[in-house]
Amino acid sequence: MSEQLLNEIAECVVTGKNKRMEELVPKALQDGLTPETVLMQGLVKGMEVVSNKFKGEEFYIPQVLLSERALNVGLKFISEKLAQRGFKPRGTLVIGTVKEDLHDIGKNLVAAMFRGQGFNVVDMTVDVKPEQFLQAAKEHKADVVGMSALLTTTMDNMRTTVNVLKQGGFLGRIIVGGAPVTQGFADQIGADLFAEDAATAVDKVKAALGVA
Ligand code: B12
Repeated sequence: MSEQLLNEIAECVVTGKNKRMEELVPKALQDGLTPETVLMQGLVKGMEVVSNKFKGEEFYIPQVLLSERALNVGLKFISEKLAQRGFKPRGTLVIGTVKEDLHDIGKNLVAAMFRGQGFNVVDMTVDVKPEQFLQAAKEHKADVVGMSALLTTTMDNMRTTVNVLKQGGFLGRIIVGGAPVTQGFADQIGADLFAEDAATAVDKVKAALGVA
């Protein structure tokens, strides 16, 4: 019975069904399922399917955005409970679009994928100054800092941010991405990781942190 409910929650993420999600998650909690189970065997399972479909080009950005919305509806019911119960996320990611850059669609997708895979995500939104990245990384004890840039003119703010993070004593991983960003550029500025898309970003970070 509970397995069927969890499968249905996963399916709601895949198909982006917000209304049904609003019914199912409270029902699962009422039925005695723990928030951890709902997260890992319902929401995360669904987002893993989305991630694979996105990688396989079976899903495109609009579908992922719908899944993101449904995921957030589900998370709304369990996030606080998880924190109260001391649930240990797979890691903490501080993410933002770099200084002077206002593009956030790709960054939001990356944030959603990480959230959907059981990471604690601190979204600094857009136009994030290097010092703000450092402050947030320290405050939230981030394992990873993620930066997005969509303009060739703002890519260099990634370099500045990497320097500020390293000089400020940040010891976690740094991942960069965004349409004009390449592996070569990531290497040049001293970022640890680069990913072309949101799904690959999660895979690379999981591998780097050694989390399943
Ligand atoms: C939508 C858009 C806008 C919207 C942004 C809305 C928003 N809320 O984001 C608006 C209208 C505001 C806008 C404004 C501008 N834009 Co604009 N914009 C675009 C457009 C059409 C799509 C970008 C997008 O969202 N793509 C979809 C997402 C999903 O893709 P993505 O961001 O690349 O993300 C994927 C990966 O790159 C990766 N990724 C992204 N971030 C990260 C982060 C990490 C850590 C990792 C690992 C991976 C990762 O994962 C995502 C998918 O899985 C692009 C054209 C294009 N084809 O890219 C131009 C484009 C980026 N814009 C451009 C320009 C010039 C501007 C303006 C300067 C225009 C102007 N003169 O005012 C302003 C700049 C504003 C500013 N200061 O930022 C140029 C940039 C040219 C250049 N080489 O620098 C582009 C390329 C258009 C063009 N061909 O000229 N823009």
